[in-house]
Amino acid sequence: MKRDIIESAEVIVCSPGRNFVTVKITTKAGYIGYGDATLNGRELAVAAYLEHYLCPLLEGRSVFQTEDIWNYFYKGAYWRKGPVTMTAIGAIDMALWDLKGKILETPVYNLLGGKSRSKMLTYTHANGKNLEDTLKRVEELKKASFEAIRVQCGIPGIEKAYGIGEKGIYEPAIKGNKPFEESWSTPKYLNFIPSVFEEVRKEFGEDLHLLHDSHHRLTPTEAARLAKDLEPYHLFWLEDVTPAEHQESFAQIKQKSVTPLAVGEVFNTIHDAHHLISNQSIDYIRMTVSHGGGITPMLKIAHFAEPYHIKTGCHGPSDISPIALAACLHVDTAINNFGIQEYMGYSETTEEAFPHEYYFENGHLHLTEAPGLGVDFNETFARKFEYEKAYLPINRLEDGTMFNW
Ligand code: CS2
Ligand code: MG
Repeated sequence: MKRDIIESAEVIVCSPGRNFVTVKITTKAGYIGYGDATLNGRELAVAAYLEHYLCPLLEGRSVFQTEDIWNYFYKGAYWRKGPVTMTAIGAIDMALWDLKGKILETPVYNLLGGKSRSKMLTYTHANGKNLEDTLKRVEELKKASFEAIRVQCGIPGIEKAYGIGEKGIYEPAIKGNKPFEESWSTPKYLNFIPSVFEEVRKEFGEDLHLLHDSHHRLTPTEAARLAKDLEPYHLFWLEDVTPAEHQESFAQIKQKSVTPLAVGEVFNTIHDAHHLISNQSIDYIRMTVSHGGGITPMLKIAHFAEPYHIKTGCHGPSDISPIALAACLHVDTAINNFGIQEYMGYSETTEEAFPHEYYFENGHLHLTEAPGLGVDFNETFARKFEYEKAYLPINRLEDGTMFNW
């Protein structure tokens, strides 16, 4: 029996710790590969795309044909791009690479160029309600060996600002039938944030890598002001300063400041980023394997960015499953222009649902020699937790105007 021929592809939607959509591909010889199809707050749209359109076309195909299968789904749909389509294609692509590794008895990174490094620099989040809280959290994370920390802080005068969670793990999607409403004031934010970084540097010195996420809220001019104001604190990067629909905006910001810029967590294809990359208007491309259409295109994007001095910084929130995080780590391991990997961590329930080989130690994520992606799926356990609808928040200005979240 040929080891690589697909027998079935299935979609599992459940909520072990939070909502996740998992693709399971089984070959006729009994090998099983997993992919992550989670798109936070829009999970069922991706599940339906997979169930109705992609999974039924896989039977009889060889798992080794990742390039042809990817193009069959991307070009073959006629309707290209978009987060739902690309997350669905990405999950299948991930599962196929997992299967290739398992059949060939080698970690996926060996099929992508081999080991370029032995460990990945990792950042996580310090989200304090106020300055004191933020400093405390940075201290804790430093003690937990993190060398790179994303610093967010509640803003005086803004009741519920972006990125501030209760006790460590920040979960943006909130269960219920209506999105939670946050509020925003750009002047209050711009006046306050530089003082946070001033305090963090005062307290912890120059050694820590510091990052910050503006979550798509500034105009290019406001972004340039923030980037300049933060220059004395030598950020590792300033993320998503302005909504990325206009790739040209980043060139304006870049001309005015030397604070490194990162963008891309909401991008789905190279077409979202090709000007940003070829014009060198960013420093880090933040696309992630699941929402960027899988390992196949992520590898091409990383290789395209390399000669332009642009490094990767894959999105790694708790709303992509450990399968997608592992897929990022395999790409991170193999490419030359790796920058940093985001890692928010997971709840105990999520950890139990997805037993994995990767591990965090001394500020870095590590992979082992395990074949495939090195993540299992404890399906019986995971299925005990039923999907519950959850929305990402929406955001309004203080006068009620709908704004970017
Ligand atoms: C964030 C995410 O990790 C990040 O940088 O921007 O928390 C993002 O808001 C969520 O992944 C949305 O689902
Ligand atoms: Mg972000």
